[in-house]
Amino acid sequence: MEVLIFDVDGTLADTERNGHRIAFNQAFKDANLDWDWTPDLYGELLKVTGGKERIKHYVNEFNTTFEKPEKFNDFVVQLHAAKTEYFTTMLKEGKLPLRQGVQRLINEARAADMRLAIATTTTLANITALLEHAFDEDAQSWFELIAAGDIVSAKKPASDIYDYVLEKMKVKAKQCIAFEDSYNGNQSSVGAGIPTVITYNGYTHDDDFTGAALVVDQLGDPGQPFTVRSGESHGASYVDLAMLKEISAIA
Ligand code: XBP
Ligand code: MG
Repeated sequence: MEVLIFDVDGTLADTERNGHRIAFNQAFKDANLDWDWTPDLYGELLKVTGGKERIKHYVNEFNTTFEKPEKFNDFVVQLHAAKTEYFTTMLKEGKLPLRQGVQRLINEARAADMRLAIATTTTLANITALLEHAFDEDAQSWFELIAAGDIVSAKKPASDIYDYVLEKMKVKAKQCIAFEDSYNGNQSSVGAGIPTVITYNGYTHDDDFTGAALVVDQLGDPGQPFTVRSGESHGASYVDLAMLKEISAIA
């Protein structure tokens, strides 16, 4: 086991319901659109990854009477840029904390000289803001590679973003562990052949995680044990390097 690869949204922080969703709605309001992405509707829209792709999906499938402007793609890009401003501001204001156990596991991995990477669908500016404000000013330098957003043409559930990380870091899938939270993320990392640990959340607890090595509700911490949904936890009560090595050994 050489590399730990982290998804961002839903995995490092619970960003969707009270983060991205709110930022989308603020951007819609600014653009004088009467669109309201409720928590339930947003759960449906999450089936499509990528903010720009999600807006288009909404218009095409859920708001079919909306008259698209002539340059619809430019319109979506602008709307999404405004959304990114709102989202990064929320991060700067400390409104989206890291999930349980994330800081501890990353500290442990850094102390053990593990290689770290990020593989995500989200926009690079969002990750930069999350790392700086939820982790540490220097946190970007902890990650050897940050693979994000439009860097690959096919977003998750396609395996492209993980294939890209493997190629750039010159590692084999089985030398890595991926951390994901959703069906689309699991499809992507498992599709690339990477042993995957799922920490599900409010939107994803009923997702299909076929192929994942371990499915838990959180990474957990000492005194704050995880709940196992499926997979082998090797006698551990929270995810640490010793346990990940056991997972890696049988992958
Ligand atoms: C995350 C996404 C992203 C975020 C919004 O999926 O699909 O689109 O929801 O961020 P994953 P952007 O966690 O599987 O990578 O608006 O920047 O796309
Ligand atoms: Mg995710």
